[in-house]
Order: sequence, then C-alpha cells, then structure tokens
Amino acid sequence: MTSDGIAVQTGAPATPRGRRGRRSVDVPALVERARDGDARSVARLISLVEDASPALREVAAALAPHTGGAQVLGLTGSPGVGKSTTTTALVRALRQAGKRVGVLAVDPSSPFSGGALLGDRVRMQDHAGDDAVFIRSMASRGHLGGLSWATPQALRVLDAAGCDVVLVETVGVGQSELEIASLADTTLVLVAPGMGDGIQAAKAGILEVADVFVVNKADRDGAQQAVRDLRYMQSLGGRYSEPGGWRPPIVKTVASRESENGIDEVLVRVEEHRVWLESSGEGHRRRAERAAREIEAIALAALRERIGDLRGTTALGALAEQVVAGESDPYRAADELVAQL
Ligand SMILES: Nc1nc2c(ncn2[C@@H]2O[C@H](COP(=O)(O)OP(=O)(O)OP(=O)(O)O)[C@@H](O)[C@H]2O)c(=O)[nH]1
Ligand SMILES: [Mg+2]
Repeated sequence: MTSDGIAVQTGAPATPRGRRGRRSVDVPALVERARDGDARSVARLISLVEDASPALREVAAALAPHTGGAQVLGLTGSPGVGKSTTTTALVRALRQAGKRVGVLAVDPSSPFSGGALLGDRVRMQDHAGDDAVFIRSMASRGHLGGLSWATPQALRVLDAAGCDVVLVETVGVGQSELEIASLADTTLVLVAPGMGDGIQAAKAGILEVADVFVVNKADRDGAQQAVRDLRYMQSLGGRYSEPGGWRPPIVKTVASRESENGIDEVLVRVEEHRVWLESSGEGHRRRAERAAREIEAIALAALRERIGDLRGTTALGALAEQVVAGESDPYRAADELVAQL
C-alpha cells in the first residue's frame, strides 16, 4: 500500500451507512495499512469509530497495542481567533521538523461535519500532496458529552497510524474547551486583541485549562494589553501558585504570516510543557484520567442502552405498580431495577 497524498476528509460517509453496515471489514488488514501510512485506511477506520460500526470493538482492540506514541495538542478559543490559521502554521513547522502530523477539526455545535469547517478544509489544503499529514473534520454528533464519544477514538486511530503529533481544533464554546483539555496532553488557548477574550477566558474557566496561552493577531493593536490582562489574571492565583506547578507561558503570534510568526516559540513552549508533564508525573496522570473518562462514557452509554431496553418490560411494570400502590418508593424501585441489570 502506498501512502500517496494528503487525505482531507469530512465526516460524510463515502458510502450510504446501511450498505457499509453490512459490508464485512477486514480490521487487521485495515489497521496494518493504516500503520503503513495509507490515508484511505486511516479514513476508513475513523469512519468506523465515528459511526459506532459493529466492528468498533474489533477496531479498538486492534488499535490498542499501537497507541500511546502520539502527542496530542488541543487548540481552542473563540470563533475567528485564528485556530485554523495557527493549526496550519503548526502543521507546516512540524512537517519541517520531520514529524508526522494528524489534525482533527471538531465542530462541537454541528451534528454534521463538513459544512461549517469547509473554509478550514480549503485552507488546510496548503498541505495537499504531503503524505505525512492527515486531516479530518468531524462533528461531535450532538450527543450528550459533546466531544467525549468519537474524538478519543479518532485520536487512537491517528495515534496508531504513527502520527507523532495530533492537533485537535475546536471552537471554545460552552463545554467544548473543557473537553478538549481533557483529551489533550497540552492545551493551547488562543485569544486575540480587542475581543475581550482575556475576560471571557476567566469567566469560562479557560484559564484553568490553558497550558500555553497564544495571543494571536499580534499584528493588531492591543496585543500587549491582552498579554497584560492574561498576566494579571494569572497573578490572581489558582493552580499556578503551587510550587513545582506549571505556569502557562504567553506567546504572541501572527499565525497568518509565513515566517517570524511566533509559531516556533509556541512549539518551544509546548516542548517545555511536554518535559514538565513527564518529570512531574502529571502527563501520566492526565492520560490515566483520560482513559477513565473514556471507559466511563462507554459504560454509561451501555447502561443507558440497557435501561432503555427495560421500557415496557415486566420487571419495570411490576415495580411501577408497587410504587403506584404505595408499596415501594421510586428510589427503592430504581435500586432494584439497577440491581437486576
Ligand atoms: N491580522 C491577522 N489576521 C489573522 C491572523 N491569524 C488569522 N487571521 C485571520 O483571522 C480570520 C479567522 O481565522 P481562522 O484561522 O479561520 O480562525 P478560527 O479560530 O479557526 O475560526 P473558527 O474556526 O471559525 O472559530 C481569517 O481571516 C484569518 O486570515 C493573524 O495573526 N493576524
Ligand atoms: Mg477554524
């Protein structure tokens, strides 16, 4: 299998879902080809996990021995702050350093992918023809928990496919930045001058998730003020004051520039953070926490499904009758129901 060309993928299935569901999948072969860098196989595997295909369990099991090597960088920030531009610049710099790079552009608001991120995809095609970059747009399908379902599995695919670094871009709205932080080894929070982003960041709890602050659009007025705002907010304490703790550095960038754009310094800070994660044990703690959340999400989904199955069953009906008759209360009945699962 060759690894020709970049794969710019949307979440839109290449074949109708019904048909794909029935077609049998040679998972070991697919994983083997993905590990050789075959972009189509990587895309297929991500589709399988994204669609919760019947082969999902087999895929997860086949990927597991090959994961753990990728460094995951999360990028978040308000709409239009320059996340995609920064991602593109980071990909360029990482490629120059000889790294294999994966990009997941996650749209937390849309149940469909490909639409809102169209502009990103076009811009990302800067890297077209590069066989060591894999780019995928995905929606988080609007399920409970936002990013928590498909994104970690897609990360595993890119990890197993040998990406040294995976960049995950998501718009910082609502809970998504907190979720991205739980997925990433290092979270970059982007702000731009004059957007009141510093204040917004403090409100949204973004300060707590940032490992590196990036003040992008530093070619505009107010960049230094944005840096000062962030410094001031850091000075108010929080986790930064702990001894041996990590104090998120603040880097100014002009991501839209080809060179002297500050991106190299971002990568230096990311590397420093990686070293700190390793030496402090925080890196391992984060990964274990991430795995625990994944297991929890899968287990909760399974439980929800089983509880759903109980609707209209005699067990639930009988318990309901007891509650109506005052022979039991809903809490005791729920305990009994759970015990029966
Ligand atoms: N002046 C200036 N413009 C920039 C810079 N970086 C990005 N832009 C511009 O800002 C606009 C938004 O950039 P994007 O990279 O699409 O921002 P984004 O955060 O990915 O946007 P969403 O994905 O829609 O949330 C584009 O027109 C970019 O060209 C910069 O450093 N300076
Ligand atoms: Mg974008």
